Amino acid sequence: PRLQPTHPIALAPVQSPEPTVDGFVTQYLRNLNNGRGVALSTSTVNDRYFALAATVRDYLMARWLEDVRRQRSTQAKGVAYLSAEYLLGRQLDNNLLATGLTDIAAEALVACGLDLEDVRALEVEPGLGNGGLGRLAACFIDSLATLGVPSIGYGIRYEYGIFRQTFVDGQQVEQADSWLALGSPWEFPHPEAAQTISFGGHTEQYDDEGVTRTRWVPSWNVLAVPYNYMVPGYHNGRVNTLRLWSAQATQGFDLRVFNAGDYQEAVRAQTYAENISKVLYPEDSTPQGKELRLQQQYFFVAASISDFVNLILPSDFDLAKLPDRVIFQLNDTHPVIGVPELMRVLVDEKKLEWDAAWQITRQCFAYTCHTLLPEALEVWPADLLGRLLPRHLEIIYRINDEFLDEVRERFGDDEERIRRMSIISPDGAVRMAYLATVAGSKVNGVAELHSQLLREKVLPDFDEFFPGKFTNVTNGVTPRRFIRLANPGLSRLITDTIGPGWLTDLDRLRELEDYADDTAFHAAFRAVKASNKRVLARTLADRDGFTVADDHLLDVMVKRLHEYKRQTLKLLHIITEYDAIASGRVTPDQVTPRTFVFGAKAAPGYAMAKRIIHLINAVGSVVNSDPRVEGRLAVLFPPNYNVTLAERVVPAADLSEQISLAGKEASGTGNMKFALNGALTIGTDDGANVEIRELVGDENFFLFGMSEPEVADLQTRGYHPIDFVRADENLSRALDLVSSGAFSGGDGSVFEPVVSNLIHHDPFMALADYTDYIAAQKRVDALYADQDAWTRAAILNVARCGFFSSDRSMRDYIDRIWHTPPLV
Ligand code: T68
Repeated sequence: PRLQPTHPIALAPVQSPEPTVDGFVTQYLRNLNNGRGVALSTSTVNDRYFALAATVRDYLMARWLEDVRRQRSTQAKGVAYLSAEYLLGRQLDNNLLATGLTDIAAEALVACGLDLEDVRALEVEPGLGNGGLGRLAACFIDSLATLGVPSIGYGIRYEYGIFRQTFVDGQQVEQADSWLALGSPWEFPHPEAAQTISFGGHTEQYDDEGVTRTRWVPSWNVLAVPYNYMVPGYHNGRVNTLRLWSAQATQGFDLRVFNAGDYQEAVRAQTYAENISKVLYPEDSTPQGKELRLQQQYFFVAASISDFVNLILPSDFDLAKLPDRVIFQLNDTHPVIGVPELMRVLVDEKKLEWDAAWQITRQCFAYTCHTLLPEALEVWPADLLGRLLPRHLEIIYRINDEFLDEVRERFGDDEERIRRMSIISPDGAVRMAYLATVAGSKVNGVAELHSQLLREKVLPDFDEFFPGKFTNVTNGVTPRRFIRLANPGLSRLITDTIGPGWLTDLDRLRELEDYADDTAFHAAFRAVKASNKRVLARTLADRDGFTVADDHLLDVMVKRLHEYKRQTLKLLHIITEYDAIASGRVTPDQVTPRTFVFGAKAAPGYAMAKRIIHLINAVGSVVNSDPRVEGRLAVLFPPNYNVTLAERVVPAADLSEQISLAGKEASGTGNMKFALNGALTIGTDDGANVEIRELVGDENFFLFGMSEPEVADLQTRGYHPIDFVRADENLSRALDLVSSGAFSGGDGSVFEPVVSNLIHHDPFMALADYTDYIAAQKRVDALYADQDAWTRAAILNVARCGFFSSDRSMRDYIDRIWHTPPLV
C-alpha cells in the first residue's frame, strides 16, 4: 500500500544541507555529535573522517534518492554491470569533487580547527580488485553516472581486498588487507533485503498441471546481504548505485550443539557461508579452478539477477520485454554463470518456455573479454560445476547441444569444427568464454589490436558463425580521478588555457595543440611537472623513507608483476646503464640522470613473479648504494602500489614504460593515464599503445620491439634466446652480472632461475627485444636533453589523448552494445 504522509515536510522532496560554509559546519558537527557520539574536542581523527564522509553523503542523498526513484518510475532501459572486481580508490576526494564542495569543506574544517588534509589521509582505499580489470570497472561506473545513464554496478563486498604488500629482505610478503577494520562510512547495508542463494543438491522432474518441469533441490544456502554505495556523477546532480553483496549464514550458530559443548561445530556453517565473500582472489590473469571462486561468482551473480528481476522490476513486469529494460554486461568470464542462472530463473521459476527464455537471455547479456593469454580463459571442470550447481550444468549442456545442432546445420558434420566450438571441452570442462560468446548479444575486446586478435586467433570459428557479434571498445580512464584529482596543477593550467568544460568533454584537450610551441605555456607546463615530482617525493619520503632527486628523468613502470609485461626487460636496461658506468666504459656525466620507479604486486602463488620482485629490490639496493652512480641512477620500488599511490606517481612521471610482448597486453589503461598526464611512452606495438601512438604521432612516442606478426613469425621459425645473447655484448654482460651474484652478495644461485629461464625459455621474448629497447632508450635520452622538444612532445601527448576518457568508452558501449540513452 502507498504511504500517505500528511506533514508538509514529509510531502516535500528530500532536503540537502545548505551548500555554504555555515551549512557545512552545522551538518558536520551534527554528524560528529549524533552520528559518532562524540564532541569535537574529544573526537579522534577517525571520528572526524567518518563525520566528514557522512556530511558529504548528506549532500548527495537527496539526489541519490531521487535518481533511484526516477530509474524505477520511468522503467527506462539501464545497464547492470556485473563485475567480480571494483578497484575504487579513495572515495572522499572523489565525492567532494563530484558535489563541488571541496573548497567549502576545507574552509568548514578550518573553521572547526581541523585540516582537511589530515582527515583525508585516514581513508583506506577499498582494494576490491587486482589491477586493470577492476580499475576499469571503477572508471566505467564513474562515467556512467557522469553521463546520466541509468545503471547499477553489481559485485562482491570482499571483507579482505587485494593483499597489502610488504618487502622483507627484498622479498614480497603478503598481509591481509583489513580495509574494514575501522568501518566504512560509504556503505549502506540492507540485511532486511538479503537474498537466499542456493548451492549443491540435485534436480528432479515434477508434474506441474500436466507440464513436466525441472526443479532444483539444493542442499545448502547462504544469504547475500546488499551493501549500497553512492556513485556520483560529476557536477550533474546524478547519483547511481554500486551494490556489493556480502555473504552471511542463513542461520546463526546452532544453539543446541553449542549447549552440548561443541563450539566449533556450532559455528561451522556460519564460518563456511561467510567465507564466500571473505577474500578477493589475488590471481590476476591466471585464474585457478578453485571451488570457492565459483561459489563467489555464482553468489554475486545470482543475487544480482534476483535483485533485478524480483525487486527492481515491478511484480507485473512482462519478462518478454526484459531486453528492453536491462543489459547485463559481463566483465570478463567471472560472471558468465549468470547466463544459465537467468535461464533457470525464467524457465524453472517464471515458467517460460525454453525457447522464449533463450530468446530473452541472448539479448540480455553482452560479454567483454580482457585477455589473450590462453591460461587466463576460465574453464570449470563439469563435475565440479555439476556438484555445486547441478541445474546450471544441465542448462549449459542443453545450450551447447542446441548450439552445436545449429553449427551442424550450417557446416554439416564437420566433427573437428564441432569439437573446437563445443562449450564443453574434450576433457569435460565448461569453457566460460565460449558460453559467453554463444549467449552474448555482443562480444568485445578492449583495444583495436586485441579485438582483432580475439576474432582472428582466439575465437575465429565463432566470428565466422556469428557475423557482426564481435566488436571493439577501446578502454578508457576517468579524467575526474586521473587528471582533476591526481593532477590539480595540470587541471588548473588546462582550464586557464582553454576554459572550463574539458573534464566532461575530453576531446577538447585538442585545443592545447595551439600551445605546443608557446614559451609561456611550456614554462607553466614544466612547472606543473616539477611540482608533481616534489609532491611524489614528499609522499615517498613519508610513506617509505625514500629520497627522490628532483632533477632526474622519472622513468616509471607500475602494473602487476607478470612475465608477459616484462619487468625483466626494464631491469636489463637498468643493469646495462649501471654496468656501463660501474665498469668505467662511460663516465657518469654521459648518462641522463634517471630515477626508475617500480610498483608491482605478484600473485602469491606465482613463484617466478616473486623472484623478479626480489631481483628488482636486489638491483635497487646495489645501485642505490654504489657511489660510482650516485646522483645518476636510482631505483625505487615502493611496496603496495595501489590506486592511492598511482594518483601521486602518474602525474610526476616523465617516461611511461609499456613494454609487454606484442600481442599479450589486451589494452593497458596505465598507458592512457600517463599519456594524459604528460609522460611520453616507451612502448611496444601492443594493446592500446597502438592507438596512443597513432593519436600522438610517431615522433612523440618511443616505439620499439617486434610487432605481433613478427612475434608470431619468430615463434613459428623457432625462438632461441641464446642467439640474442650472443649477438649483443651488453645483454650478455647484464645477464652475467646477475649470474655472478653481483646483486646477491656474490651468491649467483639466488637469481639463477630468472637468468636461466630467460636464456633457455624466455616465453615472452624479452631478449629478442632487448637491443631495440636499448636503442629506443637512447632516443629517450636524446630527446630529454632537449627540454623544449621534450616538453612539446609531452604537451602533444596530453592534447591528443582525449579519446582515452572512459566517457568515450561508455558512449561506445551505449551506441553499439547497450542502447541505453542517458535519462534526461
Ligand atoms: C586486464 N586484465 C588486462 N585481469 O590485462 C589489461 N584476470 O590489458 C586491460 O587493460 C585491463 O584488463 C582492462 O581491460 C586484468 O586486469 C584481471 O585482473 C584478472 C583478475 C582475475 C582473473 C583474471
